[in-house]
Order: sequence, then structure tokens, then C-alpha cells
Amino acid sequence: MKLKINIVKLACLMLLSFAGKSQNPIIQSIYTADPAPMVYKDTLYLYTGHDEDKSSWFTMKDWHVYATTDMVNWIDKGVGLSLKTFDWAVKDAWAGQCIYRNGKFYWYVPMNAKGQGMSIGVAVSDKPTGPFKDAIGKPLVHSGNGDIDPTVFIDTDGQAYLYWGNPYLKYVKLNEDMISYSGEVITVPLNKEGFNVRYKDADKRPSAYEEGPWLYKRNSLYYLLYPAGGVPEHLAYSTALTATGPWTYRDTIMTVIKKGGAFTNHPGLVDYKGKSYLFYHNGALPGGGGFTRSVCVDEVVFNADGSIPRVVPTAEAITAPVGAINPFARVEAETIAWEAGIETKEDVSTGVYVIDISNGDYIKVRNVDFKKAPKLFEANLNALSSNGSIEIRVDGITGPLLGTLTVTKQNGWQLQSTKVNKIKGNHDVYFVFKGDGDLFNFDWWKFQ
Ligand code: FUB
Repeated sequence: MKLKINIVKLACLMLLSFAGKSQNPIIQSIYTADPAPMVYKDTLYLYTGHDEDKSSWFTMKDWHVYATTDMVNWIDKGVGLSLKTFDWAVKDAWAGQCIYRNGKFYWYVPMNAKGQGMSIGVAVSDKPTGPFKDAIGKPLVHSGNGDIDPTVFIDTDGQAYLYWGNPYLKYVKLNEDMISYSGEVITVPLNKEGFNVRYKDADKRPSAYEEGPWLYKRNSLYYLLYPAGGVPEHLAYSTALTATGPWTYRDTIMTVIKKGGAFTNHPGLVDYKGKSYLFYHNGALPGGGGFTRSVCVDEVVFNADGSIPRVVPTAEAITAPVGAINPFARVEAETIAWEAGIETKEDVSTGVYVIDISNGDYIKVRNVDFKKAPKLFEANLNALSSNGSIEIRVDGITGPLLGTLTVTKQNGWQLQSTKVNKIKGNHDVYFVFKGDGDLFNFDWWKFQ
């Protein structure tokens, strides 16, 4: 997706008008869906599906990775995995989840397998951002009916579980190698006690459970979150004293999102830096809807009895960052709290960088910690025109001007710099791009 002023000017103006406080959806450069957060060391990685622009079905071909250390700025790590990785897959890169074990990252994803229908594959990598390769060269799970939306969980005793399914809810116990399992595929009874009843029963399903399970543990209690309904979906949860149930239905977590929603939703619950966060998706970006979705996040504060309170989707997302950006170390240009007009691209030599920059586009970076006053701003740029510039502003798109970097046309990537005014403390920094045409590509920035 491209929120270009010259293409979707109206949509962009809408975005600009609430740019000061809006943080949801957290990714604006493409449509993202089916969020799966994973904490590794001090970073929260977010694995998402990717809805194609103007899609009228779940035509999904790859999965993307984002990273944050503050819950407000998201670093685009590019395409983490694609259908092309799996020789046996033909389409439908739907909802998956990645987990760390014994020095490797295992990403479980559903895909349509040649001649077989939906199946679950597993990809493996030494790094959370890939490259990932097909771990076994064939589906890990093909039970023959509704093998989508895997969630993976490793219990405190080391036993790993893979749950999945629509319309059934199934699980297996994964072996320690994470790429095989022992025992039968178990089908969980979907009864009223465990999963409530549907608010409409046109499809005659036995319970409200729909798809997209997410398994989570807190204080010895196991939580299974899932989209419920049917369609349009709300998010609900059940709990159990073991990872395999029996499950007791608890409550709705998020009601159907009426304004700016998609007809699906998808939960991902994670603890990070002492707080808990619910990831989900909506259809709120310009051009968004049921097949052009966007990932969002809001904080969850558990009730004292361990129950999950109703989470109301916000436009603001996370108001209190849990980290800050150090402007005196290299910051990737694709570190974004909010943007308008830009896209990202990746190649082997540069990695991910910002492209498609034209007049009026901007990138907002939140909570930049100027521990000392900078004198210079430098940026690694590949100039495409001779009249581009970057206005460096703080605390608003029209906020105080720190300096203007007039970009010189040169061949290839060049470090370019400008003097800046004094500033100290924590500020939101806005890079506002000016000039005619396609201005430049932007790799990283730093203050001196
Ligand atoms: O993204 C494709 C499908 O839509 C997922 O597998 C479901 O969970 C729903 O979000």
C-alpha cells in the first residue's frame, strides 16, 4: 500500500490530520494482518501476514517482520518468509507464529499445498529476521481439514504444543526438535462450556470458536485466545489448568470492531518489559477493509483475578514508550512510529531502506532522547533528484525546525549532513521531505 499524497491525497490528508497522536495501525507502508509477537532478548519481534493492495480475497504471498524495543517505533525488517521458500506451497500465506528454541527460530505457517489443500509448514533460521528455510521440505501437519492458523507454545516443563484450525481446533505435542511431533493429532471438543455458543448459527458450528488460536500462560493458568463469532469476528478467550485443557470459556476480549474494522480479527498476546500487549488487526488504513487489513496493538492490564479485561481498540496505541531512540547511534530510516507517503524496499547490499519519497511525505520517530545537544545531522541517502531536502522538525509535522538537509545529487549512496539547532531532552522527530518528483532513497540517520 502506498499512502501517496498525489495518489490518495484525501486519504493522506485524513492521516495527516490525526498524525499527531495516532499510532494504530502500527504499520502504514503495507497492509499487514494476523500479528504474532515474539520476545527475544531485549527486542519484541512482530511477524505478520501481508495483504496485497486492492485485494478482494486473502491473496497473501509472504510474511513480514518488524522489531521494536520501545513499543512505539517499528523497524521494518522486510520480507521474512514467502511462499517461494516452500517448494510444495502454491498460495495462501496465512496466519503463522515464530518461536525460539535451542539457538534457532521456528516459524509455523499455513499454506495451500499442491493437491492437498491447507497444510502447516515450518521454516527455520538462526536469526529472528531470517533468512528462513523450509525445515523439512514438506508439510509438518496435514490432517485433511482446516489446517490453518498455527500457534506454538513451549511450556515451563519444555513440552511444546502446536494448536491450529478452522472450523476444528486441533493440537499436537511437538518434539524437542520442533520440526516433528509425537502422537496423534488431537481434536479439541468445541462445546458450550469450553467455547461458548455462536451469536448466529447459520453455519451450524457447535461453538463460538472460529480460528486463529493463540496459546499463552500466566501464573500457571493457560489462556487460549481466538477470533469467535462467526463473522464478523470478535476476540474471546478460554482458560485451562493444563496446556491441553479441558477449556473453560471466560469472556469476550475485544468486541467486533464496527468502525474501521475488518470482518476477521486475530489475537497475539505477549508480555514485554513488564507489561502485556494485545496485537490484533483492523481495516482502518485508507483503502482498508476485510482483505486489506492492518496490525494494531493496545496494552492489556490483567484483572487481579487473572481475567482479561475488555480491550477497547484505540487510535493512540501505546502512549507510554518502554524505551527511547538514541539519536547518536545509527538509526535505520525504516524505524517508524507513523509515516505518510513512503514505502520500503530491501536488497542484499543495503538491507531495508525507505523509497518513494516525494514532496510532503514524512516519517515520525517517537521519543528520541537527546541526552546532549547535537550539532550535526547526517543521513545516508541515494539522491534521485537535485532538488530534494529533509526538514528535521520536533514534536509535530510543523513543529520547531532543527535544521534542513539540502540533498546534493550524487551517484549512489552518500553520507550527507547539515548543522542543526540545539535541543535537549526527549522529543518526537519528524523528517518532512520537500522537493519535486521522486526525491531520494533513505537508508539511515544519526545526530553528532
Ligand atoms: O489472513 C488469512 C486468514 O484470515 C487467517 O488465516 C485467519 O486467521 C484470518 O485472519
